[in-house]
Amino acid sequence: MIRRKLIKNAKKIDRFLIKYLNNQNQSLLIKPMKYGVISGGKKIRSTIILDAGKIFNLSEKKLINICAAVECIHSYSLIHDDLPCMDNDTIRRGKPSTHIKFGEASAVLAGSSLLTLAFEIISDKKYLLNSKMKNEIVRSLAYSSGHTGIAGGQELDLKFENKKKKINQIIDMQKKKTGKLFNFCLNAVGVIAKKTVKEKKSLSILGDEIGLLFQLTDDFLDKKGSKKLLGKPVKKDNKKGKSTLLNLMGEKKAHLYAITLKKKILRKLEKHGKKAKELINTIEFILERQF
Ligand code: GRG
Repeated sequence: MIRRKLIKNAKKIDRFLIKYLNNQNQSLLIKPMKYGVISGGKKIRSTIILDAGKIFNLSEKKLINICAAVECIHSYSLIHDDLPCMDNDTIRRGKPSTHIKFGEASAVLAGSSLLTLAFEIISDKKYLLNSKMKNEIVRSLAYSSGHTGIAGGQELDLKFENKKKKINQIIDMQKKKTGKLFNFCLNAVGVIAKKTVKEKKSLSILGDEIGLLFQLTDDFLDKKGSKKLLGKPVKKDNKKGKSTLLNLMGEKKAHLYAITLKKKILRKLEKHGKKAKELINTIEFILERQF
């Protein structure tokens, strides 16, 4: 069921991005950009946005640009993450990483172009949100992506290699590196649903927690998952001396931590009743996933 939903949503976002890019002036970077963002990846962040939209009865038309923008930022981070100066990985989503296929310079430029494309897609005048909402969403995405979010988290991730770090330092790093984009997904839905400042803050925190849960499973999959199913190399974290909750706590405690975190997330969704059914299913998948 969840697999079908993920495939359906991924196709929707891919179609949007293909159309959007085809309508732009063509450039040499379109090919590596499409390679990095289209036909690959679970597009789980988009699914979270669409699921959360159901809680507040939001139409997909209001959410699709946000989904596409998030996938641009996410794919950009993966393209840069694979570079030799970062995690130096040659396989991503079951195919050669973007820099292997197109060269390092083109991968850096295609990644950077996906970053700016995200903001273009949100601020597009054809996108039917009002300017105040777009402004708030742009600001939230910038905050989640830069040094206060993904980029800052990645810097910590690299600096923490082969160092002994405390649990709270690792949680802070992972909430930035992975959590902040999920934080943005939920926050943006709150903006479009015209929620209060307090409600948007709660949604953001929920996003941080979902992101942390996602990263915890990612760490488990690195240790025990299948390279074939994941489409990327496994068993890298130990080799690189990565600071993860799994490495620090050990399997048993980390698993317990993940289950407790999942329960906390689900408890928060209970108040929405049946409308949260899709999001709850996706959260269950996040912990059980094999890919
Ligand atoms: C994006 C502003 C910005 C900077 C780049 C390189 C970098 C800084 C950040 C890397 C962040 C990173 C790789 C975090 C890991 C997040 C994660 C668990 C990725 C895997 O996500 P999936 O499983 O991947 O959703 P698919 O392939 O399914 O899309």
